[in-house]
Amino acid sequence: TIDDISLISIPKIKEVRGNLGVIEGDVIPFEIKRVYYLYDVPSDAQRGGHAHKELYQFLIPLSGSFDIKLHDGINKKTIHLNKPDKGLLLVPGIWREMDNFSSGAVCLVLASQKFNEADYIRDFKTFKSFKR
Ligand code: T46
Repeated sequence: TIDDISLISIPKIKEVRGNLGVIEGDVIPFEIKRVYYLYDVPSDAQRGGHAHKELYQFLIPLSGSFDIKLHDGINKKTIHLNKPDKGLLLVPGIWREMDNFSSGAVCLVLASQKFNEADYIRDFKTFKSFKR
């Protein structure tokens, strides 16, 4: 459910030379099988608009900011991602819509599985019945 969705602090090495964030060990609860990123997203664009059946994802706003609207079939909430040391853990079965990307925003995604279109639910009605 939506209560399983939380921002996770990414450990960092802070120096006068700048910060270094590291993800290893048990920072995220899955093995990373794929890495991809969203960039050059127009400010009026929408991404997402789907749920995943089994995929775990960890989203990091490496640069800039955006909003993510989450729906678990019953409850919904919106989270503003704008700190490169705070990532969002998305568990399976969550509908998400992303918008309000700032200029220069980059969203890094660490994922638990390789790309598989069959893992997507791209229709909200189908998502609602999947959750029932
Ligand atoms: C998500 C949000 C946060 C691939 O061929 N390989 C890939 O690894 C990915 C991620 C996408 N694609 C293709 C599939 C589509 O034809 O790229 C196109 C756009 O993918 P998608 O509709 O998934 O794009 P977003 O930005 O709406 O969603 C992406 C992730 O795919 C998705 O899992 O949760 O970012």
